[in-house]
Amino acid sequence: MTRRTAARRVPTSTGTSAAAIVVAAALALAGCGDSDSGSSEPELSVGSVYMPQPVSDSMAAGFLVVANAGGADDRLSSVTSDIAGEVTLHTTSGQSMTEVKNLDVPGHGKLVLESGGNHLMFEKLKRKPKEGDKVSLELHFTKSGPMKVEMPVKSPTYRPTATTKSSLQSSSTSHH
Ligand SMILES: [Cu+2]
Repeated sequence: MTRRTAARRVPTSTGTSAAAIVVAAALALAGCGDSDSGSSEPELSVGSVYMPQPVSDSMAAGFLVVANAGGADDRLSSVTSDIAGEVTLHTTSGQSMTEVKNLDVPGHGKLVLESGGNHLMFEKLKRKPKEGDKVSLELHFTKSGPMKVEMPVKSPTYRPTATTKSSLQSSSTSHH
């Protein structure tokens, strides 16, 4: 009678610690799989592309977002277009624009060209783009190959609602 009660207690305690070890091993495996993703090359894609119909006959601004899903940084180094004698890269600080030689596209990040910020400047226009037109351009990068982009011409007051505004709204309405 006394032997049976003693024998029962031992398997109960070892059973509990074995279960804890199995859970810990499963967590370690899940963490391992995650660190395998991520490339050492830039992987670029372009979105939110538009040009507000320009007021000027000689210049137009253009906007787009270059996303980089890869692990390596890249740089937008030049842009060409059939409608412009020259396309330059501009940054904006306050009211003034500055021409820059290139713009960074960070790995696992994005380069955002948007109204009031960084933008493309189409200069020496060969024809004036009108709402509904599409402007062809080619983006050149330091590492990635050139990308052809069709830029739709929108109304002069057009603002995209998709990317920037929705993220601003969600952060202002969430309470912590
Ligand atoms: Cu500018």
